[in-house]
Amino acid sequence: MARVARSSIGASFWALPSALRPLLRSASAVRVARCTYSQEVSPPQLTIADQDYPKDSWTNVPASILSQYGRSLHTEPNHPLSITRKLIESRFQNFRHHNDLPGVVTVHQNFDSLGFTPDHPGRNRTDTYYINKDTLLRTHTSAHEVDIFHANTSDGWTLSADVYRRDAVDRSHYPIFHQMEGALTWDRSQYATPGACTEAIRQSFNHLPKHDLVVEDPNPTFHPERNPRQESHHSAAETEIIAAHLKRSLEDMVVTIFTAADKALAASGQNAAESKEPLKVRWVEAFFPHTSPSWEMEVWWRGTWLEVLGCGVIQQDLLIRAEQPNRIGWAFGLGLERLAMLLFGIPDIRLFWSRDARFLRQFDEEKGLRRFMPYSKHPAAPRDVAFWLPRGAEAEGETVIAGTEASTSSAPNAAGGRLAEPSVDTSTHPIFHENDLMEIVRNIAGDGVEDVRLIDDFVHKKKGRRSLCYRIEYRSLERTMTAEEVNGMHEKVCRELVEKFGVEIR
Ligand code: FA5
Ligand code: MG
Repeated sequence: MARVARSSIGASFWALPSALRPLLRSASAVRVARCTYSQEVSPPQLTIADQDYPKDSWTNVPASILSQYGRSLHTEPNHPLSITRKLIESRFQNFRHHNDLPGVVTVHQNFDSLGFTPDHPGRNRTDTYYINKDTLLRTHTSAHEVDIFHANTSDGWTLSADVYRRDAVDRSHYPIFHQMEGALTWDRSQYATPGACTEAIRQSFNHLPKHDLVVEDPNPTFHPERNPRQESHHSAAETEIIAAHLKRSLEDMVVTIFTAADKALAASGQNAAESKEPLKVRWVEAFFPHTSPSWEMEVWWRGTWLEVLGCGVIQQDLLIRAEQPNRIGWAFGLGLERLAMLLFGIPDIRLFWSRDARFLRQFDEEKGLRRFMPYSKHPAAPRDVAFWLPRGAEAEGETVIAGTEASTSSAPNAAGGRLAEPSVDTSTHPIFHENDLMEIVRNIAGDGVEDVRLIDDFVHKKKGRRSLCYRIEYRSLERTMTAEEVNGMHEKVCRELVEKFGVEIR
């Protein structure tokens, strides 16, 4: 039987809400026999920020990504990501804010230090940009947690940075985005008894700003199967108060952001009826290797639940690895683009990368928040590409990953299934993985592509072959593209599909 991953369970690992990621472990979706990955040939090393890294069979970072490396949008004065970052930082007083950690990290930092198992699907080359087998572009800011805890320069800290994931192409997904990590720990050894430490956390909780936000939080703080507390490390009372402190702190941050967004909306006279709906937040049980119990926060915004962050009680083993065995506390990781898009009403994630003055001059730290005013809408140029997958590929047990769903909001909690550990061979590659198509399109069309999606998928019984059809929406945010230009790019995409995957264009 062919192993075909077609549902969202077969999606790009990082595009899945983290609550669903444990399910992927049972799908074995990424195991294949043949490696079809094309390696870049020369030169034998990659140069990133003046540092040379030897290439090997794991290398998969394309030039299009490297050309954006180091833009540091989150620290660029008057950039909406930087304004958003500062607004959030302002709610974490007495925290130390780290903003300039380079994006090249080791596999150890990104995965092992956090307790990702050796065969965890997040490590797969279809989902992660590898510089070589030991080095990669961080997929999340959690990659620095152990180092920052180890340095131990403050009880509370945030870290904002660019992160990199091979992912779908649409208006809310870009292969580079920005996260803010945050953590707060208490040192038990500073207190006479463990109970005194718990009491200190309670005191701190009582001093957190109160809010009148509607919060849905139907689940118990921890649950033995679905969302366990770390029984050998934390008492129930410790887990309860750390969780309460974490949730209240993050709710306060969201209230701040959305109150500012509402004010900006009212000031621009755009206070539409739907924005008058009261702000609502809900907590969804989740799973991360580095926290337990864990949650995702979702915000109700214009008729839909939008996932903005993941968080939880820090795994004590992680703090022990960081040589801070006496510290206990919480951590979170949020998407800066997600919040900035809401804050400013920015409709397309590509805009953050724009160097167009019509975009950049709309944001000014001194003048307070203003809604983004779209300056133009250039016509979309849709082109379809339909192709037969290589003959007999699936019959031979090759994996095809198509029709995945890029997700902006989390599905209802599915973290309950803590299934068997994943069995994913990360050194091989599916015969066709949608993320590769996404990357071909991005490399050829750059920011001139808005959306790529599967529109048809069928098996021709007699021929015994599977056909896929993708619709590629070409559209520049900055200018109208000519038909010849779009056709030229589309032809190149078709050619590369044939060369890289041996597909037959229909
Ligand atoms: C993580 O990356 C965890 N490291 C977060 C964490 C940190 C959990 C510390 C516990 C403790 P996740 O993959 O869900 O989790 O990403 C976190 C947030 O980044 C998401 O909630 C979302 O706001 C944002 N995000 C994720 N993928 C994208 C994307 N493709 N584009 C824009 N934002 C994204
Ligand atoms: Mg998530």
